[in-house]
Amino acid sequence: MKKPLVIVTRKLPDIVETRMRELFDVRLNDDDHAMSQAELVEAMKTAEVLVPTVTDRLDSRAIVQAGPQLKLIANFGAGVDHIDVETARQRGIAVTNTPGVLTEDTADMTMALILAVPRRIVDGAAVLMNGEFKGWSPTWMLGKRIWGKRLGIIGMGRIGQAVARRAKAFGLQIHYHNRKPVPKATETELGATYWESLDQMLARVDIVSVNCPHTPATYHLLSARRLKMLKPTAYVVNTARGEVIDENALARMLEAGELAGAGLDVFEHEPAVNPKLLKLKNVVLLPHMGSATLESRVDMGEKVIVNIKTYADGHRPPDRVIPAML
Ligand code: 8YV
Repeated sequence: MKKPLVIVTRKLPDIVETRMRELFDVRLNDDDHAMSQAELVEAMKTAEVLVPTVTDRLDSRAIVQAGPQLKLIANFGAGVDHIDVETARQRGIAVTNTPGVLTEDTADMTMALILAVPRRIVDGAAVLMNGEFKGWSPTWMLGKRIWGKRLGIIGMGRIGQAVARRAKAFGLQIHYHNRKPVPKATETELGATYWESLDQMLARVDIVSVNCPHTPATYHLLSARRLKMLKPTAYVVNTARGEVIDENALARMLEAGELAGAGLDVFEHEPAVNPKLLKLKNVVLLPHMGSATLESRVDMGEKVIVNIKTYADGHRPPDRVIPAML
């Protein structure tokens, strides 16, 4: 059987690339440069399977230029907001993603930010590294207690639930907003309270964690109007997608002291970060590291391989994304 021509847009872990070489006719990106739109279009005119990442913008303008040989976009990553899945569907191109395998690592990073901002972990580390530690004092470097506070999770899918499980162990009370409530047994296990109204939940929580995908329905879900509903003592954490929050409004409110702080792993215009955020003291900012463990990235690669192999064998790939799901 002829091996499919697979073009991978970024460097993947060695073990994943080795396996891909064995199974497919694969073109890898050895220098790991982010591909230009022209390079992406060229790849879509050549490959039978394209393996993109979050750094590739596969909008309708790009996808309509794909050649008829392109049959599968096997995304390396769970989020597919950088791919116009509907245009792909119209052109008979299947899209798959890699759900599940990065859940725990992303939830760990979320929990790390939930702790880091109120407890001033990065602030404190910087004092030490800058040689500014002059000795302990009872009123110095005070942060805010986590235990007993209310956490509001937006998006109670796999990652949201994994965050809730961790947060519960830290003594946080779990509140959540989701399109639908999770099953009763899950609510009971997590001691979680469902809020159909996001507005009502926001007014009552101390920390908000964004864990929903970015879709047309969630773009700027935390708008300026909604951010104003939060208490001025509240913290905002986002490990999902920057676009879910109006980043300008958030930066303005943090600067004005209308919110206590933010822990952000994702940004609206990555890799650009709002310069206002970079000047703030009450933020911890990370460069999209939620799933950045070797284990996650290898497992993501394996999922990509299974999706391609299943397609190549003439079956329906397991992680097919259909526009109705978004
Ligand atoms: C990945 C992510 O780093 O899977 C996702 O949706 O945001 C990250 O975990 C990235 O998407 C890889 O393409």
